[in-house]
Amino acid sequence: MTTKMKTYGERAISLPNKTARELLTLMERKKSNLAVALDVTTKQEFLDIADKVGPHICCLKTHVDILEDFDQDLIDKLKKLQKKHDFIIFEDRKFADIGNTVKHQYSKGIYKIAEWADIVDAHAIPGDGIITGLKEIGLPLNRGLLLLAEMSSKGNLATGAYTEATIEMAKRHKDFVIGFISGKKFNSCEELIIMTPGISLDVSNDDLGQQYKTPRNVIENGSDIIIVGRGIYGKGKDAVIEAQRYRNAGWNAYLEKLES
Ligand code: BMP
Repeated sequence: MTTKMKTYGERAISLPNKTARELLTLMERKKSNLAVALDVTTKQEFLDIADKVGPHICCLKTHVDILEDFDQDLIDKLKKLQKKHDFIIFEDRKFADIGNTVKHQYSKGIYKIAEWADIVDAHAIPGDGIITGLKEIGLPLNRGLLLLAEMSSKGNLATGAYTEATIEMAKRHKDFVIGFISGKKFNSCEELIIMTPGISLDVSNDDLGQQYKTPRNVIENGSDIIIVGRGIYGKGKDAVIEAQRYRNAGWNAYLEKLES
């Protein structure tokens, strides 16, 4: 007998981390497993696109350090858009240092990431201390962490034994680690959330090593959330039309997987 795959909402119930529960519940409520990677370099463009794609996404992924005119006003306006459209904010900071350093990078400096980002991510390379350090700041605020178990770029080293060790590290911190950046689900921790970048319906790569798969490819492999950047707001694209197209592609692939 095969057991039926759980819905996002069903999975939410048993999770220890509040942000993970909120994210999965929001996905079910909004019928979206689309995250937009908003990699633009001006505040105006950032806020314009966030407002346009907001109704269609479960998560807005940011790289705030690429904004040329970052200021507190941007964060205030981003939080207003979050309330208006109902999405989770994921700052793709990719922390990669010792625990003591990442603690400061997470909470201090210009960006004060911990104050506004529901989710951040980290490389596993420094060992458990990176999680312990981030957790000291993030857990009291009910934040969540993703570990980079795999990457989408050509020739990346996050494979094999490194990926396996990353999974084991996540399992030791289930109160704070809510999932992975990876292209597929891992058998030994099916409850953790898989977010997958490197998604396009139109092209298979860019000029700098990015490799793309389709929403269906990755959702068939157990991904929960597709992360789409330039496919939505790239040159000549209408962000609203593309967000709807990727939202439908991601959600239909999920519904098909549920039925299979
Ligand atoms: P795009 O869809 O435009 O290629 O953007 C992909 C986004 O996902 C970028 O923000 C990038 O930083 C991020 N990303 C990725 O492409 N591959 C990874 O392995 C991890 C990432 O965070």
